[in-house]
Amino acid sequence: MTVTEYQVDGMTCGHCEKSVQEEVGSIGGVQDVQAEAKSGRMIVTSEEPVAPSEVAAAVEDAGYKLVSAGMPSGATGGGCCGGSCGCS
Ligand SMILES: [Cu+2]
Repeated sequence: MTVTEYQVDGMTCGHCEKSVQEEVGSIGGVQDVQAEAKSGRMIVTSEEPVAPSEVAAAVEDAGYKLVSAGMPSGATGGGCCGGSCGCS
């Protein structure tokens, strides 16, 4: 199982989160998507690593923009919060 953290630009409310979660969640092999409008973070859980280009396309389909990709979240311990407080 792979957990990857992304940064998405343009989400402003719960509806945005839901749109992103639905689009990215429809990618084959993706098991769970957690999107947070406030921080712009998106956590994708999948069976196999998903190509960043596929994630970017899904985010764009939803009407938003993928800013950064491919940060493993918690895979090797990492920081306390996945980097959002600057710990990593
Ligand atoms: Cu919204």
